[in-house]
Amino acid sequence: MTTIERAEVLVAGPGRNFVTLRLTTSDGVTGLGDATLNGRELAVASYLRDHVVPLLIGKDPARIEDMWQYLYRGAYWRRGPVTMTAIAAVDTALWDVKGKVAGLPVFQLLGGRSREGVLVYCHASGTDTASLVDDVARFRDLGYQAVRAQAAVPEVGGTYGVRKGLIYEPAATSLPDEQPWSTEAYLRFAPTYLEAVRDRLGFDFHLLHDVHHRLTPIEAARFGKRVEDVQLFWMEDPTPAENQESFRLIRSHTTTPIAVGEVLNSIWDVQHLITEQLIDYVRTTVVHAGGITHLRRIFDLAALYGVRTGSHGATDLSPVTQSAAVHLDLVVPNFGIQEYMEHAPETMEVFRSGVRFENGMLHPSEEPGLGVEYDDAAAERFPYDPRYLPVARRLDGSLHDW
Ligand code: GCO
Ligand code: MG
Repeated sequence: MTTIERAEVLVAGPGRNFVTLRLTTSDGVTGLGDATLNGRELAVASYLRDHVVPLLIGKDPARIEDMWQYLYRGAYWRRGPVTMTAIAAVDTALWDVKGKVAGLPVFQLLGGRSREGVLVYCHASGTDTASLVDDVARFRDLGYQAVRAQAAVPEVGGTYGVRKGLIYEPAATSLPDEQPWSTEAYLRFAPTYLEAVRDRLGFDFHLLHDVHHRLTPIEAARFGKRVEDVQLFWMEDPTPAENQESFRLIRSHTTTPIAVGEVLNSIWDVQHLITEQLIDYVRTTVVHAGGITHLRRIFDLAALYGVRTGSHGATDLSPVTQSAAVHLDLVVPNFGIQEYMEHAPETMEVFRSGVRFENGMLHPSEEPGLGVEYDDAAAERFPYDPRYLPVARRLDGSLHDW
């Protein structure tokens, strides 16, 4: 019987920090899984090295579902970002192996294409309304059919989602940067720049906006109602999702579509959001929600309730997650959209990926498995260096959700 012979936990910082699991079978086939949890990378690396790798050696790599159940049920302590990211890495690597053994790209194993390509949205931002509008126009010229728009709130300086330079890099400091926040200033300003984008550039593309957990439910309801004429594709994370009931309140006031889930890790975290039809798009990802196996289960539940997919795809998710996401997105009937940010050139030196962008869509490679290779020699040049996301403080000094 073929077995898992080797399991390596690879930690590197090519442009930003990534944790990667590489499995090698007794037949010499390798598979990659992303295990990156931004700002808590080493917790997952230890969970894998110390507690999961010893369980993998000698096991049958073909039994993906059984391995998932074993790592989930067998741990006793369930769910949570660290656990689910570690399970995701194993699951993704096993799908990669299965594809290579079968000689088929993973999307073929998942049921084959339902569409020709995967619609993506990119991140436009500006330090003010004028520079934001220019940035949205620039992305339209590059062929994007869907653009997320964020601008710095004048009274508080920068805010979530505003790029410095060409690549958006919020985890930039060795201790968390503290950024000021004013809900009042945001609520006054944000609707005006979204309106300016539509006034200047029209309605023939999808416009998205990420609130990034900053509002209370009733503030979010007011925001959603205020921007209805802008016809957002979605407003994302309008309020923190710990209390799933919050979304009922928002929904009872506005028809602006809601997207939630990038920080949620299991089907149980999104169960009420989906079955009560409190959201329109579920943003759970391969890497943070238990891998391809578990994400497929979430997406199938969502399909029953008219909820579409819109997976997280920022640059702190490695090209392995990006590829796995594209394979799954290509197949699921209730696909909505996929987030896409170009990784830094250093990242792409380490992860050689066959995913390509064309006319606002991503396409997987036709290579067997996921079509991503890890370059160890390149990774050596980029050691891990601790980096943290910022935190937000209100103008009175108290902590706010970032
Ligand atoms: C998004 C996200 C990211 C996160 C980041 C945190 O919608 O892309 O909100 O920008 O903040 O991935 O690690
Ligand atoms: Mg987001």
